[in-house]
Amino acid sequence: MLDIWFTENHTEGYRVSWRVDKILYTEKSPFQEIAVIESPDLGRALLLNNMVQTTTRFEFIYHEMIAHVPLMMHPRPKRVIIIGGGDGGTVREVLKHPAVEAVELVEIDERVIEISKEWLPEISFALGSHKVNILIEDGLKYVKRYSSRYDVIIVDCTDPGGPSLELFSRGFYQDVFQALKDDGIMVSQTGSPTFSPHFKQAVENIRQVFPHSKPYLTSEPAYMAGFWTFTIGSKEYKFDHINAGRVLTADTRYYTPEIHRAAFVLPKYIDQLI
Ligand code: AG3
Repeated sequence: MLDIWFTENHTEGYRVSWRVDKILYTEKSPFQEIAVIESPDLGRALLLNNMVQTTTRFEFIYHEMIAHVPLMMHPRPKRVIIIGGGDGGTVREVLKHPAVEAVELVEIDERVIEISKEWLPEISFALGSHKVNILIEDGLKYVKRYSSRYDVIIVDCTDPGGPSLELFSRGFYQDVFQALKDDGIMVSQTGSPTFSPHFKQAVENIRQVFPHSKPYLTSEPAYMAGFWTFTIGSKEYKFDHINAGRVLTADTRYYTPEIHRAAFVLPKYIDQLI
């Protein structure tokens, strides 16, 4: 049996590895190195610059948690924008809410979309919906153009280091704040509370801009053992408040209203970090 392993370095001293059955596709786009590999334990995986973005086995956890938490906080999420998320998993979850009328997906790297369409159809199929408008653009510049336009903004980006660096800055969150309506909500993936060097600063930057903000937790086996975080920035609604009148009609495998509330309960050592 071939003994090929994929390894992601989370820090200088912490790596996570899994066996690879097949390397299905690799390409160097103008923005990053893209690969699709097959693993016996995680299924098909999309890698960007050697960092795992999504796997067919565990993607539901991340995509349900990044989408349903902000959408269930909002009474009428009609207009949603996703920054990044070219694999389409977040779009698929957002469209499970019948209230959503229009989704704009702003992805800087067109190749991520095309490769996901070809190799990860079970994740990317919703990109073809008539409610979705795909824009190949830098999300950083895109949000600057609008004011009071969106109900929910979802930042489904890679970790800072590649093209995403500025998507964790205070200036960007200020532009997101502007682009949201008066009761708008944003969420961003903010990494591992213990191993991602940007976690603390990202949470702090969001807190400086939004009246209500808080990280929430999930556990995503594909990224690493332990917690992964998302952070909410909200203009009006409280983070753990599931809006009265909202009933989840979406078919989910991870998200429930109980999980929603529980995800905001932080272990003491994480609470003390922020
Ligand atoms: N978005 C990025 C998740 C961060 C992964 N980080 C890592 N492996 N170090 C995932 C895109 C899914 N739509």
